[in-house]
Amino acid sequence: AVEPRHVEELPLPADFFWGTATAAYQIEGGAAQDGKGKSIWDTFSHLEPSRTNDENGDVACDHYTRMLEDLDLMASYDVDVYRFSIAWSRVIPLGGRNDPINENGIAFYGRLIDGLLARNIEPIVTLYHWDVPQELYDRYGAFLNTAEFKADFESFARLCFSRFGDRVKKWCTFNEPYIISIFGHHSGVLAPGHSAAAGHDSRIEPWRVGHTIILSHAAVVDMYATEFQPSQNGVISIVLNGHFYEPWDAASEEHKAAAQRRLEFYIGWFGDPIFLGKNYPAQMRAQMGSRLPEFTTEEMTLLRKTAPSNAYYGMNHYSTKFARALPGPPTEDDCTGNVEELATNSEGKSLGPVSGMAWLRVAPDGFRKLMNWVWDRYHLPIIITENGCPCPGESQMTLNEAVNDTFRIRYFGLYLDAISRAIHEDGVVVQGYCAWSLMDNFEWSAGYGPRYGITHVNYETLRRTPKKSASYLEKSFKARRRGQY
Ligand code: GBH
Repeated sequence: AVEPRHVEELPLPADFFWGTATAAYQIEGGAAQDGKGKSIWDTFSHLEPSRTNDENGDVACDHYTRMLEDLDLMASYDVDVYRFSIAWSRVIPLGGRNDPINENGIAFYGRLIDGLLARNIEPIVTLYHWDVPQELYDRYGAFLNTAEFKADFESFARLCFSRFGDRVKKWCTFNEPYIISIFGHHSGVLAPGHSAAAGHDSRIEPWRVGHTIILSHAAVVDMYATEFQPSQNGVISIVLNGHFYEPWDAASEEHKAAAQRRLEFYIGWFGDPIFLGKNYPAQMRAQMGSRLPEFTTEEMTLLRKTAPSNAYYGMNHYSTKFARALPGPPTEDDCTGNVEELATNSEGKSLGPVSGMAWLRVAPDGFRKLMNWVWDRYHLPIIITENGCPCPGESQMTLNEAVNDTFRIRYFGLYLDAISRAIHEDGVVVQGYCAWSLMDNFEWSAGYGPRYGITHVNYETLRRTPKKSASYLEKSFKARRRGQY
């Protein structure tokens, strides 16, 4: 493997903010506490436990009862922001617009927000991080029914804005629509586990789900901009994830086009309608034909109207891959743009050292290129809403080994250098950074195996122990923000 290059500790702007990110189902536990309803992740992990490494989020990090301790932990890292998500089924257990509100759930998030503000930490709140109330799938197929879902999501969002919007000034509607659509409704490795093998129509479902997310997002942005923003003065947008793609053969026009097409199928799918108020990318429409839903005239009007109200681009980014054009026509349920993704190029060269996850390699140049790609296409200030990695072999380590996380420190260092270069050499606007994650947690289909935290969690005692990367980030941000470029 290639050794990561030397970390240069390049400067960042004095007002650049940093913090950590989490998601409700991954840390909270308290699965049935104080009136919480079931989400699709409760169902997914319990119905067929092998899909989540025979583990589930019933207890997770028990953040639901240890929230105060976690607030103090964050304060000890001197973070500026904390990105977390609200479990929809904790505040509206059945999820629907006519269903009862659970005041216990509202109170929990109220205490969390107050606790953050008391410690001078700004909340960044995600409304939806993959945990739709199970009831909404049972009633009408959730994301598969655009009109019903949109109406229920709007009422959930309105509840959150009216109860928390006096104190929350940064909102994200959905976390990673690509993952919800493709991993939830095509490969089925994430909840609700829909795939062709499980009897679902994976030619159609992911694109319907994506369509629903785009329109529900736009409706909620419109609501926030008209009903809440004037008095609450916050900002709202969405979080999109995506690898960067390098051509498998850099000398070939065909593979260069494949890398670009892969980015459009991953990011342009959501970014073009949401941030530009445009139809889906032309290459997508050409390849997908009638598999791709169409926006009505009113829907296009809504997208054009709300596009400028998205105040930032929320970027979750971890790694880069090679893209290789597939010979022959796309399969009838292709979702890649007819592209194969590889970890090595035509010369057998890898993108960088592999982390504790096979798909996640240290590739900071790809990160810099992705920030440039997004900036050139959407011209929005970027907030890095997630970035991080598990160390190689970390799942097998003792506590003493795990807290000495030099691999992660190097990864963070190189990725922060990439942000610095994107800002100072390329002119990209990047405003802040959230490390994934505050602490080790439930990594979805991989269960408690992979550890992404800057804090170690002992899943038997639930004891939290800071890793060296936590103090690295604290010191590094302080130094970088003092620096001259
Ligand atoms: C984020 O998703 C999530 O928001 C967060 O909840 C999660 O814990 C974190 O990342 C770490 O995984 O592309 O086929 O090689 C990232 C979603 C998961 C998408 C891994 C890509 C790799 C499989 N990514 N997946 S593949």
